[in-house]
Amino acid sequence: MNDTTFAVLGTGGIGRRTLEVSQHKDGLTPVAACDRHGVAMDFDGLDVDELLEATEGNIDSGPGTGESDGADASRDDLETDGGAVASSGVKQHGENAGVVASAQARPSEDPIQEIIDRGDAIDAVLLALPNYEHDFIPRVADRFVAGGYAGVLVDVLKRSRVIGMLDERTGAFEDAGITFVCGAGATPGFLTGAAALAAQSFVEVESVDIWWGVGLKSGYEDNRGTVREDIAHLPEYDIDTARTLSEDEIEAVIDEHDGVLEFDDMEHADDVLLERAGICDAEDVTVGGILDVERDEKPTTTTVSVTGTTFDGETGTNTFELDDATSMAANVNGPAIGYLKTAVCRNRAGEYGVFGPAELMPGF
Ligand code: IKT
Repeated sequence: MNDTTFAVLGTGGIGRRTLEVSQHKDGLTPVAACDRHGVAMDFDGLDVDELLEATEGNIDSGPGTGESDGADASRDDLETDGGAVASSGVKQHGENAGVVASAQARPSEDPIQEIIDRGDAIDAVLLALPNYEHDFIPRVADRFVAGGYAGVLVDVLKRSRVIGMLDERTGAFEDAGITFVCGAGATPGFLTGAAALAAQSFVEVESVDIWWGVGLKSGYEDNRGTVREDIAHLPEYDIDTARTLSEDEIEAVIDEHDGVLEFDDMEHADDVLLERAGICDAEDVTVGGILDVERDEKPTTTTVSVTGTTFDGETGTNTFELDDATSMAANVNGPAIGYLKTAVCRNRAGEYGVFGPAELMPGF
């Protein structure tokens, strides 16, 4: 594959780790990164080491409503995955400079638009944004369509209900020349793809069970946004209540659970993405897991179990396990980049529209 230029929207944990992992891959040139404070852009390639050093420990961690006051996904909506963002533009407790701490970045009133405006020189854009509002990623995609972008968009969204909103935009993406890969992190993403492979032994799939384990002691600061998103899956919370929790309240929730949060039957898009790929019904897919913020070791082994019936009448369960030594950062960002690479090939071949992780084999 020829050299691929890419941008990341969001410089929280996922955005920064994507930049870092991309340094270990061939043919990828990061040319832009933004958060709600500003944008770093260099078409000769960003100095990733400088950007990471400047922004490490300098992510948005301030609480906020994350609510948009406008119809468009704009600067005020642009969240890092380090925390939710207030719509007022007024600085919140714990707020800091974000990407503009980097010497390569400058403040911007509309960082997303700046990236869209240079979209002709950007092959792919990774949307490393938490999706506190369900239509946030779709609205960001709308802005790329409206701005005439013709390239790859990849997101790492989680919730099932968002996939339909993206599917509704298939025609617009096709007309624009956009190849959109949705749910391209670990789950949905990597593990959805693994389930699709494990299902190949069967003519009928009875169930797909995804069970993940994440140890996040040293990675906690970097992944505050992910933890907040996870808390929204606890029975006593939802997206709206989790979004408004202050950092102290989040810590209190974690303390109440002695640092170990268990999630059952999460609304994760693996279900609709597997149904969309023809593997099984969405209702036959379960996703759950354990998050331990007191330790770096995984509290449980991440496993995908696919149970089904073979053509010759046997019932069996194929399992796929991740090694306990591989981190969430490796298992989210490696696949996200892998799907991005594959999507660029598809886009160059003229294949546009919406693709799920069970429909593509990620590149390496
Ligand atoms: C995600 O970011 O894809 C979802 C998170 C779980 C990641 C699982 C990684 C498993 C592993 O590394 O073994 C979580 C639901 N936020």
